[in-house]
Amino acid sequence: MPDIAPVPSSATPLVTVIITTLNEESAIENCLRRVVAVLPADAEVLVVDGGSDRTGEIVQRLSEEFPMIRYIKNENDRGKGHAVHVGLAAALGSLLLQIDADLQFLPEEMPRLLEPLTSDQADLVLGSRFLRGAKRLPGSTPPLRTFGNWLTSWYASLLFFHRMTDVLAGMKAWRRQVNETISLTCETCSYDAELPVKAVAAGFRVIDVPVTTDARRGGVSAIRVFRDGRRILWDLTCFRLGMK
Ligand SMILES: Nc1nc2c(ncn2[C@@H]2O[C@H](COP(=O)(O)OP(=O)(O)O)[C@@H](O)[C@H]2O)c(=O)[nH]1
Ligand SMILES: [Mg+2]
Repeated sequence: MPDIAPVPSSATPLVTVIITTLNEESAIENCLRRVVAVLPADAEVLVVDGGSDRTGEIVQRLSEEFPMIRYIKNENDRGKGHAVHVGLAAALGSLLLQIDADLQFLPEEMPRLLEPLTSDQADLVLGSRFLRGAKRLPGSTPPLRTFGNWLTSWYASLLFFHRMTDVLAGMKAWRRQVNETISLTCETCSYDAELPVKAVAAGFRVIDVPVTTDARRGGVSAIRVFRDGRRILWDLTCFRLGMK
């Protein structure tokens, strides 16, 4: 476990953590216990579930133990982006943090993303798997996915004149003002790139911090590299041209 201090609860604005899930019954309990352990007492955790396995049952049981956890069944789930939109509409926090449920990102590193926001160094912080200092555990970043991430981040950085090393980061944090200012339109996986590039375009301070990434231990990834890679590159072009 990385040796990182929890976020102090005094003087820290209310944080909302959004976790989108699509059949994550094997990871969700461990994920939530680790998320709750590093959060201040006044935080909230929203799980927006589009799957059909036992995730909902597990989250509802945990929400009795930890009242900060709220389960949202996303009945007509249209993708990860759609689930995040639903989470944002319900979120009360002035700081938002998104983390994948599959534990590829470590909940213990969430404070590392919140710190630049609370110290007013940034408005949006991407947890980068590729920045110097990032740790990629075995199996976490297969070559094709690494290339796809590199290409997408390079293209986004070029289009928006701002260096981002991991524009598809599955863990990121931002001020509420960011999502209230920009218009998020993508309901698919392109959402992950949409948020940071539109934040850059709107003049917000977007930075990367290095994080650890691990291999998926259970469940299956919803991402299809060629189909989704092409879609994300096209959507990035649309964002630049103001078409989306
Ligand atoms: N609600 C919802 N969650 C999703 C969907 N697709 C992915 N997720 C969740 O979003 C997170 C990241 O997805 P994942 O498949 O691990 O993407 P990858 O890490 O890029 O392979 C995980 O917690 C998934 O369960 C979706 O269509 N709907
Ligand atoms: Mg994953």
